[in-house]
Amino acid sequence: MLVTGAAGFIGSNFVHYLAARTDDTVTVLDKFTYAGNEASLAGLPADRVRVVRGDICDAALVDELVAEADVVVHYAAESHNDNSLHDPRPFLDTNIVGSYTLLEAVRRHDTRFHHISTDEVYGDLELDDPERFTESTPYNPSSPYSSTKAGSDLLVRAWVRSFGVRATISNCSNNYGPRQHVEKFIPRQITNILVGERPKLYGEGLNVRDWIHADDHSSAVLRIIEDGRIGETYLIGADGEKNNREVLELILTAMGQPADAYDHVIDRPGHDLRYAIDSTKLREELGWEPAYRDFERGLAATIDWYRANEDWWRPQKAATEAKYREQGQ
Ligand code: NAD
Ligand code: TDX
Repeated sequence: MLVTGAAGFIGSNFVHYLAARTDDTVTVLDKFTYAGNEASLAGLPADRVRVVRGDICDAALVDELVAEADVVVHYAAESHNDNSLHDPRPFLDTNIVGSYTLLEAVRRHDTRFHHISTDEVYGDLELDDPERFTESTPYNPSSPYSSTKAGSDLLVRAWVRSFGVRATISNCSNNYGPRQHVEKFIPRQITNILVGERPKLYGEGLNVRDWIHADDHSSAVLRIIEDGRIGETYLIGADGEKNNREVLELILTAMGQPADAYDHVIDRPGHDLRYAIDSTKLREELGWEPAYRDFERGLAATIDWYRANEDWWRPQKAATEAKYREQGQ
């Protein structure tokens, strides 16, 4: 299996999940941008996991690695909305051109391809909308990040239809768990508390995200690779809707702080209001169920992980906060 972007948050959790449950041999292809971390791949079996440092836009390297693989799972991306609002160009390069480069290689070698995407391609929902996103919701992305992810999804669909590429797509909701970069909401607030900074909530914090543990994302991706129908899209979600203020108050309380010990900061421009996933298709067709059903327990385990792994996040923390400070966030 060739796994792109596996030095990042979700890809590294996927490779750890896979290594613990299968005999598969994995090649990781990762550029080790600011978001890639060698420490996230520590402890994997050296005889079954090889790490290649390289860019998914490098067509010669991608061709060589795809030629050796039975399956390609494509996680690599520029993934942070706030960064995309300040410097969109790397999002176009990696998310669009990088995905195109992989698609051309799997087309040449007739290799099974699974594309990892996000619920953000569907835009956002009103807080009181009874509907949730399904596989037939029209695309309506809001940010440079989500529009480049939407673009990459559409490339996959076109390569399936025009060239017969054997691909599936999954669009997952917000992940949490170990090894997530401190720029993202949950790790930013946990590590702020650990370093004695006050957590930062954008606007009023009424925006809703649909949280899923990274291991549940991994189990769903594995099911789709095993039995998903070629050309199909599957939405992945675990019925975990919560607004940002509720999540922040849970973090503060779990860490022994007053629930209101945070600052409101400038809101994100174009901030999506609510994401919510209907994962009926995945559950009924492939029999998938999430294992983490209690958000507070999963969150407590995630807090414990950041407490125990300061060496992992500490080197990124000061620079990340300096960047946020410049933006008034
Ligand atoms: P991340 O930013 O933690 O990791 C991205 C990884 O990709 C990093 O290791 C980085 O070095 C690598 N990378 C970036 N550009 C590259 C390039 N040009 N060539 C090779 N490697 C490159 O991201 P994440 O949160 O783990 O997200 C992984 C995937 O899951 C993305 O495709 C994202 O869109 C998708 N996704 C994320 C979430 C979420 O909640 N984080 C939810 C749904 C879908
Ligand atoms: O300090 C913060 N304060 C705050 O209130 C940060 C960093 C975020 N927020 C809010 C913004 C969002 O409403 O928290 C929510 C979550 O923010 P992020 O962690 O930046 O995630 P989001 O923008 O929802 O996107 C994430 O989920 C979908 C991932 O980063 C994407 O890669 C994925 O596609």
